[in-house]
Amino acid sequence: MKDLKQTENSGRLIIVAYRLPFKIVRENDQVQLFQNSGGLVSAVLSLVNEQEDSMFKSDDKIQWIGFSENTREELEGQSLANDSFQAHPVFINDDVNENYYEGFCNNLLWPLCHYFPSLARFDDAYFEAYQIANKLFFEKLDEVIQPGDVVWVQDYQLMLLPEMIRQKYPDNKIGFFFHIPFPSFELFRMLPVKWRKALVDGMLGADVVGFHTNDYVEYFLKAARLVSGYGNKLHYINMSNRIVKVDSFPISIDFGKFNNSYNDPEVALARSEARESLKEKIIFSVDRLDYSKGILHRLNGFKRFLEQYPEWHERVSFVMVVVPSRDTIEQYQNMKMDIDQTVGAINANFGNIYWQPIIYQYRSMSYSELVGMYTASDVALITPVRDGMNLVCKEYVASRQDVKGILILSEMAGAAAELGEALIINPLDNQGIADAIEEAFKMPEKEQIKRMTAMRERIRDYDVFAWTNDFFTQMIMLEQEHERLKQV
Ligand code: ADQ
Repeated sequence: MKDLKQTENSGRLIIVAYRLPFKIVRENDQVQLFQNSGGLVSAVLSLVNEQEDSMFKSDDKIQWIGFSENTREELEGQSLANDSFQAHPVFINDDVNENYYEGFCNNLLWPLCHYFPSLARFDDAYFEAYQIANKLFFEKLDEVIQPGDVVWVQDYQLMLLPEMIRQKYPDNKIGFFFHIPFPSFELFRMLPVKWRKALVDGMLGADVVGFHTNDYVEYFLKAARLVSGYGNKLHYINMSNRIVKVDSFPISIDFGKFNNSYNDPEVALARSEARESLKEKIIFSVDRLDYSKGILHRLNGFKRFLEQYPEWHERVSFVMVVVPSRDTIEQYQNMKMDIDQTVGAINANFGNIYWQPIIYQYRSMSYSELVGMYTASDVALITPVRDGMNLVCKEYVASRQDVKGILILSEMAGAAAELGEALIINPLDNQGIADAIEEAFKMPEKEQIKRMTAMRERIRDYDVFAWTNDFFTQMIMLEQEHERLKQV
């Protein structure tokens, strides 16, 4: 991979994503901005730094276009910038946003891309709102963009946007990254022809279209061929007047941050408190409330473990944290009730007054609590039935400066393609989960260290900064690389 720093760019970086990079809190007619600590925010910050040869000039703030939860009136006259970002809020009225975000994005694209077609709802009003909302993002970008600016569009909420930008701004560099699984064609073709064509053509407005894994790339290339008639050669699609590169860029995390947190006093305290108050073996899981995360499957696997391996009774604590998400939607409320009931039944049937097998929390965690639990636990149990990547497993591995702990990981997570040293399970196989837990509990320390070392090296080498660098390098070097391949 060529280093991005050898390339030049005179323009600014514009990110377009559904969410802004900070939370806007209004108090007494003033706004306060609380910057998100998520991966994307720190990743893009690494592209703008003090060094002379960095790709974007550090005196230019990163321009960030995203949906505003506040109304236009509430933000009138307020400065929406901090040292790094200048935010440009997009205002979408409630009716449109309901059909766009709740509807097309979360009631259709999300279940379809996560292989839950029976949950997908098809509604013309959804698609209409999706088009309107993408156009609103475009109109905001239209006010902001300048010649030479590089635009990076994020995720399934904005699949139509790259083409809208390309039509008016043929010379700007545009990247698109898709954070969830791109489904196999048999799933994708469930979308009406007009919609699927609009989505594929929309994404192909970009110079580089990125996914987490090679499988998603292959599925997209097939869709591009069957839906819009574009073939490809070595992942390059030749459009009439330009080329598009479709490739995999497995998103990662800030390895250094998690690795270096091991000895933070707050993390160390959280770790020792967990170890003191919990049983001999600790299993940990954390995820947003979502049917794709396989929370009920995980509980069933753990139940099977308790049934089959009674020698571990009173010696294991399973700490399961579920972060509230989309809980205004009925489906999610029902799922929450099922989880509550299943946890209650397992604890009632197997526990006693001295031992509660599952410690279940429905809340968010602070960073030090999270890393405290990552580093206190013997096993991280990660069982999505589908997940674009899954960052929790990478965070777990990066946090283990002590090179111990065992990762049990679903083969349905994008991350499984990179983390082959985990105990890989099928989340639908209760017995497989039960056996993996038993295997983990018995695994000799030497074996744990061997597996953990290999996974840590891989994540250290390809952290979130390498991910960003890789994506932008491919975008900037696109034409040269294409020319070079033609000569080979
Ligand atoms: P998500 O579905 O949100 O992301 P994931 O990749 O696991 O899933 O990221 C979750 C993030 O939230 C992690 O950074 C984790 O630390 C944090 N988190 C989880 N539970 C928390 C809690 N209780 N308190 C605080 N923080 C918590 C989508 C896709 C994924 C893809 C990412 C990035 O669905 O497949 O990996 O985008 O592309």
